[in-house]
Amino acid sequence: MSELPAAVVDGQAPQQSTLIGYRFIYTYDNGWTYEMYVKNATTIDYRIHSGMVGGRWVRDQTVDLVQLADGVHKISWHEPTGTSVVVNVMPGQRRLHGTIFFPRWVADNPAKTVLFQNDHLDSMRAYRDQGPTYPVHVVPEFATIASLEYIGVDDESVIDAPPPVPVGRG
Ligand code: FER
Repeated sequence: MSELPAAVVDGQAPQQSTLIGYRFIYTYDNGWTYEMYVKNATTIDYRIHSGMVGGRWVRDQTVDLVQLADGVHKISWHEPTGTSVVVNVMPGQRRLHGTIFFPRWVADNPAKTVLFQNDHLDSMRAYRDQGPTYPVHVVPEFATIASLEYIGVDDESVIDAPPPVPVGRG
């Protein structure tokens, strides 16, 4: 007889992701450095330290977070800018893979999104609706996690300021 996981056999809800409450800083293989705090089961805060939209930061972005298997997590969301992101996180291996889908207007004018987005939600939605959307700029990259720390849920002090200016750009 084939072996199925107990959760499937019994029809139980999938296990809640063990990534909840963690903050991690990671650098994509293209050199872009990001910081993410998984504030709770449905919310992230993040800061972009460097890269195409370095300086951008966001609080209370709603996401879908699932644990695909032991030590493998998947976070998917859609931004008010029209950008979509899927990040697969393997904390035990200090690696992740992210795919970012930038609408054309962001790819052409990334600086327009470099701000504290929460204070500019209406203008981000207006830019999104104005477009253009296509061709979408797809960026699939692996990243190495440089730091990983457990903080706990719903801590508003983790991401409460802009990202630090990268050395060499000060
Ligand atoms: C990430 C990749 C992209 C991430 C956030 C984004 C927090 C956001 C991109 C954008 O809206 O410009 O790994 O992690």
